[in-house]
Amino acid sequence: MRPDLFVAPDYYNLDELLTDEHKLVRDAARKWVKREVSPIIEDYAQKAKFPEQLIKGLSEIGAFGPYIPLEYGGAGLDQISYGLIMQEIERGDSGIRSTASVQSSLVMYPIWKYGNEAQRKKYLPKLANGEWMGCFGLTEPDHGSNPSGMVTNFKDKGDHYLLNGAKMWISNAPFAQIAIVWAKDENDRVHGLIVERGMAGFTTPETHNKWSLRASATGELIFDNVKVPKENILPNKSGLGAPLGCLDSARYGIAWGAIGAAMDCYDTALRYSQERMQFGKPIGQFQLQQKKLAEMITEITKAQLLTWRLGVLKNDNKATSAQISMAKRNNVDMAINIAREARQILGGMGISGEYAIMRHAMNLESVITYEGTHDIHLLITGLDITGFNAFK
Ligand code: TGC
Ligand code: FAD
Repeated sequence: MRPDLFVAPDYYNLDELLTDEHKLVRDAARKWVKREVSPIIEDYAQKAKFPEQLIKGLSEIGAFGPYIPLEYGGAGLDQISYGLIMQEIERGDSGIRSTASVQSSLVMYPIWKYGNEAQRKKYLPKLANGEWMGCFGLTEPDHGSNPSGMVTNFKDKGDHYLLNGAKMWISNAPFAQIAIVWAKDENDRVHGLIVERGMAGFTTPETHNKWSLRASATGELIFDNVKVPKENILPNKSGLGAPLGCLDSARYGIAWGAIGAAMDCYDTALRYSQERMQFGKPIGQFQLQQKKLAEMITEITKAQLLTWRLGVLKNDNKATSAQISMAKRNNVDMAINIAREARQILGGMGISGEYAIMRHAMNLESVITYEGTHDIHLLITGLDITGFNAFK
């Protein structure tokens, strides 16, 4: 892959809305991505391998639990800093951002919010420093958009729970030390269980042949009569709202992350259009290419404003789930469209691993599906504005 020459677009001077701390955190993540991610990521994506050596650096830039309090090993930052970290990581690769999203919002968040003090103290510091990695099991082979139909279940056996079932499409599963597993009790109530690698009957086969998120490890979680100690249940929230509450936090991070992927594609295409000569002119002089670039920067700027405002609402605990859905849906769609247009500006070079664009485009095909598909988020907005539920 070519040297990373990224210059972040900021057409509406949005830096003026950020605090010094936001900029410090963002710039540290940006430098780290340039130094550690860009030089190696294409190779790992081509090999379909997760670069485990990045775990330590991710922890050092605060990507594991950015908003988790310092006393539990988190970075103690606000929601805008969290978003900016996700933006910078996804500027490098959506798969690496996935690893960080899962660790922070789908593993640390439920332990912090729904766990007891003993669980927080046992798990959070090790997850924050990357000593332990986690994964989040909600999706099942027959229940993706509709997690309420899940069949994974556990029975109370007196001194332990007995867990059976299977989850699929689980990010980080092949190497995670712990899994936050959503399963139904004997009354059909959903609970979160902390399942640890090494528990008898628990396996995590890797999912191969992905054309998307190739630098992120994905797998299944299989539970065959797994004895889970009773102290491993998350005691402070049950029902489907518990996993969906974690998704709110992860979807918020993805809304920021998608901007990063879009900025990288735009920046690459802009530079290419100024350098690539055809018919004796830089292709950026042709109106058709300018239309693409002008529309890209317009969409990126709109997404930046939407997301910054969402961050302000989230800092005040006022962001609704439906507002988060709108931002996730809009920004991922924006990014995937920009990736496709940017690829065209590069002509044949657009499909080459010399540039990041095709990798971003392929990654975003997962991002538009996971954490609630493009359709599901539209239906969430539809329900919110009309009051009519069109899911069922
Ligand atoms: P519904 O009846 O609407 O709700 C059940 C309960 O949940 C509450 N709730 C929420 N709570 C917090 N945040 C949200 N976003 C919430 N949405 C709903 C709701 O108030 C209710 O609470 P209560 O107390 O009344 O019981 O549930 P439903 O079965 O009708 O489903 C609604 C629907 C379709 C929107 C929901 O199931 C959904 O979002 N489906 C999409 C599934 C999804 O996003 N899966 C993601 C799996 S994890 C993943 O993809 C990780 S990828 C990570 C990476 O690599 O980065
Ligand atoms: P389905 O739910 O079968 O949907 C198929 C199609 O039907 C979609 O277009 C959908 O929009 C549409 N559809 C479904 N219901 C409706 C409806 N009511 N109205 C209109 N259209 C509808 N899950 C986890 O739990 N943890 C993870 O870490 C995780 N990581 C992932 C990583 C990757 C790379 C991928 C690809 C997925 C991951 N997922 C994870 C799973 C992801 O959340 C699901 O793929 C997603 O929620 C969609 O579920 P599904 O694939 O079963 O599609």
